[in-house]
Amino acid sequence: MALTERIKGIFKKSRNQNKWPGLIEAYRPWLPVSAKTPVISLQEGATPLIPVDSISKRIQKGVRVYVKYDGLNPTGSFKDRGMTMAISKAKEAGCEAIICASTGNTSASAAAYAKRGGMRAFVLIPDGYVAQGKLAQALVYGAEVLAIKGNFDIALKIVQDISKKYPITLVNSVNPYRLQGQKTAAFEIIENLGTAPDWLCIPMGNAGNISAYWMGFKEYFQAKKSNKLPRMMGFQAKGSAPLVFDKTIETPETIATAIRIGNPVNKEKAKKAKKESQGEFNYVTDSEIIEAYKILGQEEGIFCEPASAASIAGLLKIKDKIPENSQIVCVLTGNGLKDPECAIKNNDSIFHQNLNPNIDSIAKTMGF
Ligand code: AN7
Repeated sequence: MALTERIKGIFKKSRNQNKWPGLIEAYRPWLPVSAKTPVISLQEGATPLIPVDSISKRIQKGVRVYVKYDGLNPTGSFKDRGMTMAISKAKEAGCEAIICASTGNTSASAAAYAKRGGMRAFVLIPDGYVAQGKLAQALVYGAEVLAIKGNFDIALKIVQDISKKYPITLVNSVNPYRLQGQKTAAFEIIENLGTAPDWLCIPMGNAGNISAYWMGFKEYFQAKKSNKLPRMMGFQAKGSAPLVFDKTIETPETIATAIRIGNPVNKEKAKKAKKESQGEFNYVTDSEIIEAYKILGQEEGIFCEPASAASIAGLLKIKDKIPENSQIVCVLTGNGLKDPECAIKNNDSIFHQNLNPNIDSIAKTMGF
């Protein structure tokens, strides 16, 4: 069924006409929910798939590149897809509090959905390494924020141990409902393109999202909603590339703090996705990430966070390997507004300051 037809159907079913009902309602038959599951939703999902000609032009060969702009989800990242599922299932199980470790986006999303579901939200973050926007969100949503003197990998170990010992639900991507929700992004891409892309380029941190996408692509392929499967192309920042180098990185470093992760908990799943899809893992440097981040901003009007730009940076890095006439989707996992500090430090704009507030001075500065 064409996307428009299907969405019209969903709109009709939705109580509120003309409103996307959120991904649990939209994809109910594909998700482990029942009539008893209380759906905690902020109408996440249905994010746009946008052609990015400035990237296609840099590749040529008839290649068409799109971005899946998942930074347009309710809390500004793809995490909302997983969190609507994880929090709804936690609520169904009678849980009253949730916990996660986070480089930022998970904490923002977990806090929003937990609060909407009437639960307490505890979030462990690496002190000083969470972008301002994400921290602001967790605080405004009323999370109980625990900043540790240690990195994400250490925080994750702690929350895993705590959730085993105490009555609190872990909502990191080891929670299987997270990946179930996140797989719906692959469904949306197939509905948009009419089939799967040839390549899916995606940043990897804890490697949950690449695993979720692969699950989604396989499910729609098996249901004959797509006539092909994409190659899964995963990218990491050079200083935080445990999957590329196939070893744990004790002190991961990168400007893309979202993916500053040295020991991905979903590494086996991600390796399987790579193998089954004949995909590849590659690294990109921080300067390549910033270059891609600026191209998207300046030439496309698309503002993503640095971790997300890794998918574009990676694609450009391996452009010689792209077969002619391919369709490629790069996942933009998070919104640029999440990390204003990075934006202010890394742009090519002309920013005149301290100007005298009169026409002559402004016009002169403008070059008239
Ligand atoms: C923008 O928020 O791990 O490979 O704690 O925020 O599924 O981990 C974030 C990860 C990519 C990597 N892009 O996804 C967290 C966290 C953005 C992200 C990733 C993250 P995974």
